Amino acid sequence: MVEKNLDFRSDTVTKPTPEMREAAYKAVVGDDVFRDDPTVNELERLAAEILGKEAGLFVTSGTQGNAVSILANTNRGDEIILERRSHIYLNEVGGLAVMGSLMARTLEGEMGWIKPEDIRASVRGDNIHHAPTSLLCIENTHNTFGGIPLTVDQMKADWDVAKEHGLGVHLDGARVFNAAVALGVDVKKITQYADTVQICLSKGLSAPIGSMVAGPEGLIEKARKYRKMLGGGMRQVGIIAAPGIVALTKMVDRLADDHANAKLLAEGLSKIGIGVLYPVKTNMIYIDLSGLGWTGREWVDACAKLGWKSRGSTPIVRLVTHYGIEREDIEAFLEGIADLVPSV
Ligand code: TLP
Repeated sequence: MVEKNLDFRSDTVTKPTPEMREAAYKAVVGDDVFRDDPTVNELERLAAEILGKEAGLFVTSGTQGNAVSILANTNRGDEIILERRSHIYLNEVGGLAVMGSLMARTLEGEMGWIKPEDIRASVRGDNIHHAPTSLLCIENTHNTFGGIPLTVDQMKADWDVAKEHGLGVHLDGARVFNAAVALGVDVKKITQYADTVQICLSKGLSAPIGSMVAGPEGLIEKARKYRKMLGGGMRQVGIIAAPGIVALTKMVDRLADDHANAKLLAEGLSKIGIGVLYPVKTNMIYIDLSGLGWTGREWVDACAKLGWKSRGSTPIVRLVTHYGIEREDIEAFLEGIADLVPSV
């Protein structure tokens, strides 16, 4: 029996499954700073294998995973290339500047994809005046462009141009399993075009906490040291790693249900005059309330009347589907909201 979680705000709100709770309870643990926690060691091995990399690292959050990856891939004073609306640039508290003394070169993507020619034109060469460009960051799925998955070809095109110029590539793959499921490919097909990758266990995969970083041994060892520096060296942490193993082995395929529910929601909302901004390919939909003349607050209140939580920005609101929301919940929501919207 799935515990209901009628909450559109994010897939970060997902709660652990009964199997995760049991795995946490039974986890064999040790001191992970000494590398003595067998459950963490297994999770790191498993993540590396699934993502097609040499080594894995368990980190506290997506933000920490991106931070340690970026630090491992760069030197102080480098410039790094990011999409203008990427999570790393917009929503990670300026960590790249504070912790890495890095310059951000932001480029406008096409639905989240930075075009290879724009990367080529932005790489700074060997000029005494310039901060050297050392890293390209890619986000897949791209959060602020409707959760759109970048295709394997798009990933390859960016990787090729990065490698032409000797850049490292870091993938913020907070939701890369959503991308793999939506594209119908093994996740390795996507992650092969990144040196380091960060994936979140605690979003659609429903683990209570944590992210994984994976990449070559050398970079992961550097990232491990940066994790310690940032206070992320944890002790008997198998307790929280065990649900991560369940997340990676049991929770990936069901993301297809979240995608189907998002599509159903988008179609239903369009029918009652609520504009949907991007093609819905994964578990996110962005709606525009201006057609209804509603503010975000009015939307939140209407959702609350139906027993749902939602964000309330005006006029664009992001809705996210996830574990804890079933098809019948979306159907009931659509029926209820149809009665509450002003007729247009
Ligand atoms: N995104 C959260 C909020 O921070 C906005 C959300 O609700 O979507 N990369 C991407 C692409 C993300 O969307 C997020 C979280 C992160 C990294 C950071 O992960 P956490 O929250 O674990 O630090």
